[in-house]
Amino acid sequence: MSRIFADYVEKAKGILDSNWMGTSTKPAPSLYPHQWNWDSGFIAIGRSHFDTPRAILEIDTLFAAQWRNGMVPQIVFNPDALGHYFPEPDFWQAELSANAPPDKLTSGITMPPVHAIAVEKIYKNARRPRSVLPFLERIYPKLLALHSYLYEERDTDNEGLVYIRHPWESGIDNSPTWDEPLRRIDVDESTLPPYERKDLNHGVDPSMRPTNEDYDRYVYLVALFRSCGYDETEIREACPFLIQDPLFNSVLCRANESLVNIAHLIGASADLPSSWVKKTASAIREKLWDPERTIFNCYDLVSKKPIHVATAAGFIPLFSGAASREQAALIYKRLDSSSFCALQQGNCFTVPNYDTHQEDFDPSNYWRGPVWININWMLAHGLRRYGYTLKADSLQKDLLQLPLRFGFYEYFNSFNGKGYGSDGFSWTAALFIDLVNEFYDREKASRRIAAKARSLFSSDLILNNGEEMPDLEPDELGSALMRCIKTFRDTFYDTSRGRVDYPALIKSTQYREYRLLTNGLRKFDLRCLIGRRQKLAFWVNLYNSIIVDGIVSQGVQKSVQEAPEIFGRLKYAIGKHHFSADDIEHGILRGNARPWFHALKQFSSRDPRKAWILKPLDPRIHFALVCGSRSCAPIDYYDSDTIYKQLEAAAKSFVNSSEVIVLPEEGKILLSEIFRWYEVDFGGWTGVLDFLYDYLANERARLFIRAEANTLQCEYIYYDWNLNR
Ligand code: 2M8
Repeated sequence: MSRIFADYVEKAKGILDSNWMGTSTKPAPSLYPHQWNWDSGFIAIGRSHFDTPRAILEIDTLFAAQWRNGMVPQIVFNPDALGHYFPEPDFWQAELSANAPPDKLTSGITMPPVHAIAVEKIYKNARRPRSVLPFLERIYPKLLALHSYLYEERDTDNEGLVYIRHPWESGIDNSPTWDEPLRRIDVDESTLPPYERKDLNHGVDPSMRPTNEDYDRYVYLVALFRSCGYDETEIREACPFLIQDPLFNSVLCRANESLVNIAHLIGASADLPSSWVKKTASAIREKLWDPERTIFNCYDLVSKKPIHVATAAGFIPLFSGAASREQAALIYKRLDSSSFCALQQGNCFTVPNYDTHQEDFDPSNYWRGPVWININWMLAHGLRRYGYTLKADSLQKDLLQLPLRFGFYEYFNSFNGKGYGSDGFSWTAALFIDLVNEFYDREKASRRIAAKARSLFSSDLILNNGEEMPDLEPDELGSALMRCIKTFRDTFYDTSRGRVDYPALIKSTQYREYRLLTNGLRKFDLRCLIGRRQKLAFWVNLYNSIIVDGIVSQGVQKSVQEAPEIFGRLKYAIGKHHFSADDIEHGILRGNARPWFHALKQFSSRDPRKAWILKPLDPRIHFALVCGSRSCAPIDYYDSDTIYKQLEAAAKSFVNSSEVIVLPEEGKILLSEIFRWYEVDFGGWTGVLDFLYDYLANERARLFIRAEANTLQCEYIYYDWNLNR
């Protein structure tokens, strides 16, 4: 694990430990001082990577407060922390119900049932999974009782869809989806029990929290439940807020899958949870799908109508696998649009909780626009489940970057990433830990594949060894090859997004022509290249196209890391010598420097290829050489007449992209790893700062770099190795 991730994982663990209350974890240091239902599920997922006993205790503590009818309460109150939150036990009066546990203080509603998912993760991530089996045996009946409660009490028409009866049950409290049903509630202030909000006493900006009108309705509903003695039948008849929510039902459906797996692990029958999976998945697919708006809706059981409000909750059926392939494809289009921050949009973080094009979208108000880590964690898993790997990776990248750059906040501004709500927020920390671990697990797997691939190839692989030779004089070859690479750029490169259309390129006549011309390189005399500009353009273009050629010939699907031989072992024969991408980059263009991953210089002292070294080194080449990955600069064609101007533009655009982030208020800069790997090429650390100073467009950022050069902290941004396809 890289040092920066290791440090932040330690920080995240520290947050969980400081929010630990002895037998469970509070969501935030002061704003939420008790145990919350789904927060504990997410927290246990994070803890499962480093502290199995506490992860188990988290869940055990929550289920120790399970109601007799199976309901797991939204809040289990910490008797030692009362007085700072509203509503607390005195207001809920859960004791009015015979179902409430006599020895625990709880609220009288529930939340999305993520717990079975967490329990399965605890088992999977434990160092000795077998030692977790007794916990699985103990918790399984309780999980089953929770799901049975939901199906029996919240799905009386036996549709496979359960309803929520309070916005707090959704977990996305003031989502715009609830505006319409809540508006129906006519609050009579003279009969509403008196109450005092406490959530605004913790330094949180009131404009980022629910309104007083919202709170009146939240309180109205609690008072109603109280007056019904928490009897589900009575509530069902009187409650103006009964909603079948795709988020809640998808979490339930996904948790049923975990129940099936847990049942198998402990040798119990999985029939019941299996039947729930099928039933709920098909009900979501059929009843909640909106073919016109291509998103899943909530269904309002009181007005008997769907609610047409597009929030991220409408995408969560991807997480449970409830969406059909066709629905997933349509959802994907919607999700990856500017409404919800498209890939490469560059000015936003994925996925805001509400459609950014709506008039009442608010990037800083709680569940009405900001990015939430738990929602995106579910979406990233959902996208991966349906094969939308690129988008899933980009979500995960944002999810890692947000806490890293802005702190472990509760929610984040969807455009500038600023953190809001409570700092030191537990599920942000917990899911960060989970994401980092998943990321490294995937990387480990791909490294294993790479090592295997390496062992399969023990010597150079010459790419341009075809028999057919181009019908050209050797001195015409260079310019013909450059012209051909230019047609790649014009036809298959999207230079603004830095993307290559590999499938179209593979099938094209231009690619066949290119392969033919590269065969000609075997007879090419490098002395035909005249002057520095021509040499620079030749090598930069050749580097970029050998990578493209390598990606195509090795059938790389997702990342160049699948085929590390692309950089060192795949070569073009040019005249008498062989050149790999590494030879071009570190040998020729970097003046025979040491690659960042190697102890020795690229060319040994007697290597004849040293004759072609290009000096002096121009550090701007690092923004022109494209290693086939998303964190590289966008691919382009470099013309010998204009190459200096182009290198200037490439450096400027890279320094002003999301690969360089200057945060004067935090005394920090976040830089692409390129600046770490090639620091020496910029003239050391002060050279890097000078370089940034020269190219940054933002005046404040430049002044900060100049003024704080000696004290500013630098961190390096996670390098996205996903293919630039
Ligand atoms: C928020 O909800 C509570 C009520 O449950 C509140 O606003 O006081 C929501 O973000 C919810 O999803 C979360 O579980 C809870 C604690 O983090 O805070």
